[in-house]
Order: sequence, then C-alpha cells, then structure tokens
Amino acid sequence: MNFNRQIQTLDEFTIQQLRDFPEATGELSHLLRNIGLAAKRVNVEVNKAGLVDILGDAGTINVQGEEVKKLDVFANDQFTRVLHHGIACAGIASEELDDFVAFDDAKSINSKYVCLFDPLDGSANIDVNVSIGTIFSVYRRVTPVGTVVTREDFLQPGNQQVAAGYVVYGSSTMMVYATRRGVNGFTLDPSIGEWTLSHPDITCPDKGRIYSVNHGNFFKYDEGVRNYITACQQKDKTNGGPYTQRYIGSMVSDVHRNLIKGGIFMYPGTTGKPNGKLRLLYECNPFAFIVTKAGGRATNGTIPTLDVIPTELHQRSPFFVGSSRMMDELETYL
Ligand code: P6P
Repeated sequence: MNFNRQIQTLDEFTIQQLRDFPEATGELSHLLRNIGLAAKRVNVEVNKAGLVDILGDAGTINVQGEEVKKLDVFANDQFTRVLHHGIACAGIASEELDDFVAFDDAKSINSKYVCLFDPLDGSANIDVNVSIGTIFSVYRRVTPVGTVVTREDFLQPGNQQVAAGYVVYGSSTMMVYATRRGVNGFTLDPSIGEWTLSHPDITCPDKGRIYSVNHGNFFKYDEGVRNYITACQQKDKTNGGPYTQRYIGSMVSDVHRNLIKGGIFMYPGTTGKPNGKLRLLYECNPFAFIVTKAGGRATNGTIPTLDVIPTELHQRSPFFVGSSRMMDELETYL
C-alpha cells in the first residue's frame, strides 16, 4: 500500500531537526511544541470570539458556569501555563504582565530557556474580525541552571535569541518560527489538530512593492521618514515605484505578508512618542530575528534592532523591518 505522506507535522519536523543535530538536548524542540499546543487552544477561543454575545462578555459567567476571560488574558494564561508545566522554560515575561514570572519550582529552575511573548497582539481587532496574533521570543538563560531566573535573563539583546516566532490567527492559522537553522511555517490542519509544515525554508524577497505604515501619523514623523514615504508613492524606474500601501493595523499580519511577498513595515517614532508604540522585547526583536534569518533586515532607525541593549521589559522602540534592498533604500533617507 502506497502511503503518500507529504505532510510533516511540527512534532515530526522538530524530531527530524534533532536527528540532524545530535548534540541538541531536545529542550528547545519541546518548548516550541509547547507553544504550538497553547496556540491551538488560543485558536479555538479566537475563532469563537465573534460569538462573544452568546458566550458572554469578559468578566461574566458563561452558560457552562465558567468565568469568561478577556481573550488576551486567556491567551496569556494558556502560554504561561503550558510553558510552566513543560521541562524547558525557567520563566516568562509577557505584554500582559507588569513584571517577569520566575518559575521557582525544583523542575523549572533546571530549565535553560526563558520565553517572552505578546500573547494576543492586536486584540482590539477581534471584534471587527481582523487577523490577530501571538509573538514570542526565546533566550538561553544567562544565570546558572539550578537557580531561579532573574531580570538579566530577560534583558538580553535580540541577537542572543535562540528562537523567535509568531502565530497568525487568520483565514488559516499559521505558526512561523526561526532558529539559527532558518525560518519555517506551519499551517494548522483543524481536521487532525496538527501543525503541518506548509512553508519550509521561508526567505524574504530582497525587494518588494509593499510599504506598510500608519499614514495618519505622517506629519508626526521625522523629515527623513516623511521623504521616504513620499518616495514610495512616486514613479521611479530605479526602485520600481510607486509602491502599494498595505496596512491593517495588526503587526503579525502586516509583517507576515511582507515577509512572504517582500515589502517594508514601519512603526517610526513620532513627535509625541519618539520611541514609537511597539515593544522591543516581544514585538520588535522576534520579528527582527525572523526577518533577518529570512534574509531581510530590521533597524530602530539608528542601529540594527537586534543590537539594542534593553534596559526595561516593556520599553518601546521605533521599528523598520523588511526586504534588504528596500531597507537599504530607506536608510538613505534616515
Ligand atoms: P496604530 C496593535 O495594537 C499594534 O500593537 C500592532 O499589532 C500594530 O502594528 C499597531 O499596534 C498598530 O498601531 O497606531 O497604527 O493603530
């Protein structure tokens, strides 16, 4: 009997990666599978979100007699719980939590990774059915295994990440993650509840025709940014302009599209918010790592995003990320 097994699940992929690198302990693969499990649970709730009137608003008790949580709180709980119960994570930091959480039980203090995440980015888009996402970043701890993690384990520059990824809860649900070995995308097959390898070895085209920015802030941007945005709109045989403007206000969707098709995403600083809106540790750094591993580039407008030394868990950073040749062009204006 001929089994035409084309699909490869996330479990099979991570185990195959282990075989290719025998020195690996398997803890990072285990952590990534944990994230995949939590994301499947979040996906179920996100897909029901449109029924919230039936299921009850956050803070109420639903028909099953359970307290209905805001989706981003639910998502935060799922990722925190799965990572705590796993064997690979010694602590987490989350957009939803003021401070990091050290897992101080005997098993967790012997884990060698920490994870930072935005459990549900763009959650304000849920009630208008625009795609939203989870963003995560994984570091090897810098404090000794066997001790409780401290703040310095989380305040590492993005170039120290061992893995980073995102989940986009959209027309289909996808999980994309990067390690030093490359970028791979998995699409959730709801009929079997498995992440299946759908986008192996993702590379970011070195050029694209999409630019993504909130034009509403145009007159609040620096002159260099304004001049670049204007250039994107002008006919120019050297750079293939005018470009197409695409911006749906959900970072995961906007960056994912530009990663696959080629393009540039910008969230610059403004006169009122010189560091912009996006968070360095669990929004900018993960995408900077992913797009860079795919052949693109990312900067805060001055230095590569991955080289920024963090000082606070929730610090913001201006962010420019995308196709390498478009980033080169942008930098001639900054
Ligand atoms: P603005 C969503 O709230 C978010 O954090 C990102 O997902 C998105 O790229 C950005 O904010 C949109 O912000 O100011 O353009 O509405």
